[in-house]
Amino acid sequence: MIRDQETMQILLDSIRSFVNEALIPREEEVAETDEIPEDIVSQMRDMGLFGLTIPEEFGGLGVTMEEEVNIAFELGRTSPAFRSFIGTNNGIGSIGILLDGTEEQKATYLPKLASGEILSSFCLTEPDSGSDAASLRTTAVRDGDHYLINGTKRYITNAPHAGIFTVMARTDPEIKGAKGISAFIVEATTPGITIGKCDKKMGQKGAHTADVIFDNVRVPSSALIGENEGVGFKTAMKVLDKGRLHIAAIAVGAAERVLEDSLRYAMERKQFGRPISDFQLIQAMLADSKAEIYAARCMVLDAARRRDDGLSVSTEASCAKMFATEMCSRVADRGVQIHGGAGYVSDYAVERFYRDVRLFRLYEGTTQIQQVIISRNMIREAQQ
Ligand code: COS
Repeated sequence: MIRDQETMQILLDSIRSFVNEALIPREEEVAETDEIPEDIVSQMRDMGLFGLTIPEEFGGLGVTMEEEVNIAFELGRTSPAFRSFIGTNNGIGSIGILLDGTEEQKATYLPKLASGEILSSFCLTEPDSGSDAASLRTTAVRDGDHYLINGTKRYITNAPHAGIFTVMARTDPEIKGAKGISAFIVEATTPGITIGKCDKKMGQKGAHTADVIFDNVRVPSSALIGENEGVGFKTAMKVLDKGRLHIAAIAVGAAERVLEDSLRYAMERKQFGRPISDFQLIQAMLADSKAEIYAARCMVLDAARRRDDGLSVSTEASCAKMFATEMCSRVADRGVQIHGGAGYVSDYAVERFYRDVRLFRLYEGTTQIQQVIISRNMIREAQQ
């Protein structure tokens, strides 16, 4: 639901200008230095981009899901590393606190996340627990009015920059599956936390992931999200339902950017005495990409509106994530094809996007996990 179309349009216009004028010209620099420049981070803070989704009472903009995906369509048009830097505060790093945290936890952490004073990271994945998230082994053992956390989390986005981690850990080792898991807010300065070396990724330079190792990390019982044991897995799943819609929207934006670049190239590049956009085989690739982007955009908007209406969107978020991210890879592949040899060298952004967007089909649940969720929900509904 868009609350005020006019205000929203002003925000979208300012984000579009920021992307076009401040971010796109710095993409190469980010790819080369593997860092988001500090002046860009500070502009993002000034624009309120760290707190887009955090309610106004905690200092954020409190955007609805429909507003959020519209913003993500714009932010998706540049290197995903920029979005990644603000992404955890707006998504997987804050939503657990927002949805299931106590009033005190919200009041303590959300204002700092909204302002960008601190970053947050979501610690679910482990070396031996990826798609099978409920098999995680990190433990949080009660010790008086504290918990002792031990375990290793893997591929944690923004870990080297995080001020807090939301950590899924097993509080009841007797229960092997989801019900033994609880969620905690762990401050990064707590003794016993080590951040591993940054992962050397295929793409998305400037977005940092690393291991987070917890060695007898002692946190007060007030760090337990919602002060409620055994519901941490459900918190994580709810967080991902929302996160997946956001990633789907980012994938739409990235595909639009690749198509814009490909169309421009096709109209400029001449072969056989004519721009290659005159050739029907090139036109077919442009048209297929256009139609698929349009379909994904419609799916994302529909799922976002349903969520704003208070409906469960587990199925729709997975459908949108699966379709939009697979679509984005196809569009990027066609983009390289349209650019020909030029698409394989780094003079053109399409080469970088081709690698960057590959991650969309993996994180926040692989395409195959989305298929599992969609089909399971279908079977469950049919059985009822
Ligand atoms: N919202 C709320 N609750 C949910 C939920 C959702 N979207 N999905 C599952 N749950 C609940 C279930 O209802 C169940 O609770 P009850 O036993 O009380 O009914 C509990 O959580 C366990 O669910 P389920 O039995 O479906 O768990 P599984 O172990 O079978 O795993 C999948 C489910 C595969 C969907 C899950 O492990 C998953 O999403 N894996 C991918 C993880 C991922 O995306 N990782 C990316 C890294 S994070 S960036």
